[in-house]
Amino acid sequence: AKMAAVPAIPPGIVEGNGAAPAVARRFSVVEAGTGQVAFEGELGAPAVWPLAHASVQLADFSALTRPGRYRLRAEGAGDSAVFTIDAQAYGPLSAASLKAFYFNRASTALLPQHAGAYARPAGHPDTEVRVHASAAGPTRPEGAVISAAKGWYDAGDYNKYIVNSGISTYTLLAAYEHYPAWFRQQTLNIPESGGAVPDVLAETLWNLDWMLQMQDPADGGVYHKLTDKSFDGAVMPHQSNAPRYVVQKTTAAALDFAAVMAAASRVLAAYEAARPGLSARMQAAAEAAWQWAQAHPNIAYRQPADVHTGAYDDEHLADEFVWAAAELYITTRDDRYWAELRQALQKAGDAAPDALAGVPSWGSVAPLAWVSLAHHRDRLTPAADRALIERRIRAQAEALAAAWRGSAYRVSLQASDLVWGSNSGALNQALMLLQGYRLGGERAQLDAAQSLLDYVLGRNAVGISMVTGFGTRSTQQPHHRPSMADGVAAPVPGFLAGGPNPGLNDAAHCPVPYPSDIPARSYLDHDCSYASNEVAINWNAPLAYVAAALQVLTPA
Ligand code: 9MR
Repeated sequence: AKMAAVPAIPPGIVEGNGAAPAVARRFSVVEAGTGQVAFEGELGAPAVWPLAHASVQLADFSALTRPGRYRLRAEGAGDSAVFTIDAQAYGPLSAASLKAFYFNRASTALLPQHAGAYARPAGHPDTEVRVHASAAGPTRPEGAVISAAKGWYDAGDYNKYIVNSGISTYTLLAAYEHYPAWFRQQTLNIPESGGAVPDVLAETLWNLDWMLQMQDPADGGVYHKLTDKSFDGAVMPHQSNAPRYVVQKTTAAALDFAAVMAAASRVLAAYEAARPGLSARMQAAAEAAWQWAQAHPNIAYRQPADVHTGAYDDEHLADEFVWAAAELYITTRDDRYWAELRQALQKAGDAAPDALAGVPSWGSVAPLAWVSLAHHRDRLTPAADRALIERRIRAQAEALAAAWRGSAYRVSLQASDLVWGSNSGALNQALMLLQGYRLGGERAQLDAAQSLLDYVLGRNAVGISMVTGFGTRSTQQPHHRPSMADGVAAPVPGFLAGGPNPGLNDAAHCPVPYPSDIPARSYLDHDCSYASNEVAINWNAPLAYVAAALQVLTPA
């Protein structure tokens, strides 16, 4: 069944209500204004969607392509909320999902002409950051002061973490690499708009400029994070004045940094005039970080006793080697890095010929290597195994499309995917489906990707769009300090909430209970809920990728 011809928020699924529901047989789509029937169809047979413990029927109205505002009407289920069919439906979402990064900028005031009601004074200059004991070295002892301004706040908190910046920044760079024409015409109304660099890259540069300062020039090592010692309360950025620290150099930070700088170096080479020397500087930074990781291949993050903010700790580092080697290989065309990639795959236990590319997350970045290699497959040196690259991407996309097809709800998500940040898992699955579609043109893979975007936009078990500012019913109380403290009723727009998480990790901190512990319903729209309702840059980045990709790739 295809619901993909509808680039909107189609509540294309009608839920049954338990034990012995009267089976509805038909549905219609009616015009929102006039109530006139625009489309009629047969509902699919009821089937169980285990993630929601619910029986559902599919309503497929892919054949309805006439632009307009509609409701879906099904026997026994009443009318849905209004949704839109429009060939440009994802344009505003693409822009807002990127503007969210601007709203999360550190070290700058947001001016009314860019931020409207969300204007705010500058916070966290980060020009005087202390070296924490865990990061002390001969040239920068404990307490030494460095400057590491700019960057994006990670999430609802005000700290800046290299590991999570890695995947987030890369995902925006990849979006630009894959769909440059879309982004060249897009304007985000940020301070750099109208300049020489497309807005998506100008926004990404805000974080790249910070990341560059997180490298110790003395040895190429990269600090894991720049942070307060403890999380702030719900205050605005300028009210948060706790001392800031750079903490421990780690192998993951060095390799994620190397991967991002290698990718950024090749993307920004085309904008040499705007930032002379930057592309070369980024490549050198990437190579220095790679060298540091060669010399320190196994330094996992260990949270110091006096630091209590996010850890992004990960014991498995082979996937970070795979990713960094791949990006350095693509950018430098040096076959040595292809050999390093092969070696890292062996180490990761990921060298089987039929292995899948995987689905990326902050702690599992090898899939990003396949994304980049597949995109650049025509420009690699003869050393590369092009068949392997294509096979991995295709096999991953086929597996996800099969899960989509086999799901009563037409989403590829499995129970094991419903963890902290599950909405980002959904969109990273979509991102991998889209890589398959770009390689092989299989329509089912595009449809399955769109289904996942539909899912976060409201075709889900709680009937809420989990992107702030989008949808009839959307997330109102994200765990996001500016949204909590700015005195504006509506949350800052364009942010993706973490999503259902039956782990309920924050339940003890919340004054109200989760509405349900059924996996796909374990979502609490309250600002206490950092485990289901926080925002984060690594969750918005695949939203930005997928919204742009579907706008570009979905046939009108
Ligand atoms: O996204 C992270 C998730 O995968 C982890 O399970 C969780 C607990 O360690 O941390 C999440 O990351 C948070 C980070 O540590 C601090 N800033 C907010 C992030 C999103 O909740």
